[in-house]
Amino acid sequence: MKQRLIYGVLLAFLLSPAAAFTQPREDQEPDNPDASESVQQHGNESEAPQNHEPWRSSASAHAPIGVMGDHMHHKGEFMLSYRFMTMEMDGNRTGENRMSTDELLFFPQFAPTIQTVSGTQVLSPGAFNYMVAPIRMRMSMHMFGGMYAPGDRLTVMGMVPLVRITMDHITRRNQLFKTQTDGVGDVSLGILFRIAESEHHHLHLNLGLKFPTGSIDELGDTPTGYNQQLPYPMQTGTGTLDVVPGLTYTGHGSIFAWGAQFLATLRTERNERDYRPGNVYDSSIWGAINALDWLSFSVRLNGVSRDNYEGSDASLTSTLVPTADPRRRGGQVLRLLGGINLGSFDGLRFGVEYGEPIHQHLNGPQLEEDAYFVIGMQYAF
Ligand SMILES: [Cu+2]
Repeated sequence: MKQRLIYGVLLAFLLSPAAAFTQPREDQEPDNPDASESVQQHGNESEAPQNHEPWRSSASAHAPIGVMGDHMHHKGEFMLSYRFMTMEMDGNRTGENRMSTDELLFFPQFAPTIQTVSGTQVLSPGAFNYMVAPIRMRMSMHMFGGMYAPGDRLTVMGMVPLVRITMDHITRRNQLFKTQTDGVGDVSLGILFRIAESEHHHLHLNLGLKFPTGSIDELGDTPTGYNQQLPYPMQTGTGTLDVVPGLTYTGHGSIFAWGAQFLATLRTERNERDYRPGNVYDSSIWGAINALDWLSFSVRLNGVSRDNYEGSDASLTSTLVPTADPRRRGGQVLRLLGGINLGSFDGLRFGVEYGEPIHQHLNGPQLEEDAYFVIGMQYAF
């Protein structure tokens, strides 16, 4: 019931721009032809394009701050950005159902798929109990980004994440323990290529590469011993070279803006520990309303689908703790997010976004997501 209401409000919000779209407004008219010309000809000079294109300097000209690679720049323009993100996960879930830690530790568990060796021998067909259950996990990330437009149709971008992951666990003997890792995550480099642009609509191609700069060798102290290889979600990197293709559409009327983005993260190889994290498919649709020129509010629906891992890290035991099982990594999450954007103040923007899942389906038992938060700033020059 509650979900249906949320969907309804969101739909109304997303459709309302269509009405606003048709309303003419003076400062939106393609009137200043000399202005747009001068931007094209002297776009890389120091004159501020904001004066000629009021829309581009309004708060909702950029997508909610949690969306990456949503906008392009004029030829010669640079942008630096910083974001701080956190994701909170608390409690376990399998499929759509919650699971208590007692269920994980004291109820029989079964392998997600039964493996056969040369078709005759069945491995791990029986029930087992986990020794350890994860209770909660918090991931926080500092993300530094840069953008530069060598031409009007092409923007290049790069992102460097610094990651910190903490996880709380409980053992079957009622012992609590915590593991923590931090470091540089996987650095990405990409291009945005403009496919089409009209006064109110814009479409570009996203094409990125994610490099295995993060660690897949993070160790920690656990009840099994000191300096043990930590399970998959505790690693700060994937160890794989990833290709990240995608498509981004944005549009705006006089006070509304909206957009949609699809990004796929495709792993090209197994990493040095002989596993390959699952592909990730990320789609967003959003709508924003400019309350003032420099203040906008946004709503976003974000669906993320993650595949299970392939292969496995030989130093992890998948029946010890569910986070060490490569076949319990996949799932789908649908998040509803609200955001505030401030800007632009001479190229400076601020944004904040908060969201919670409204639907989750996990190949569990797996920690469920509870909250997602991003705050960030961007400076274009
Ligand atoms: Cu930018």
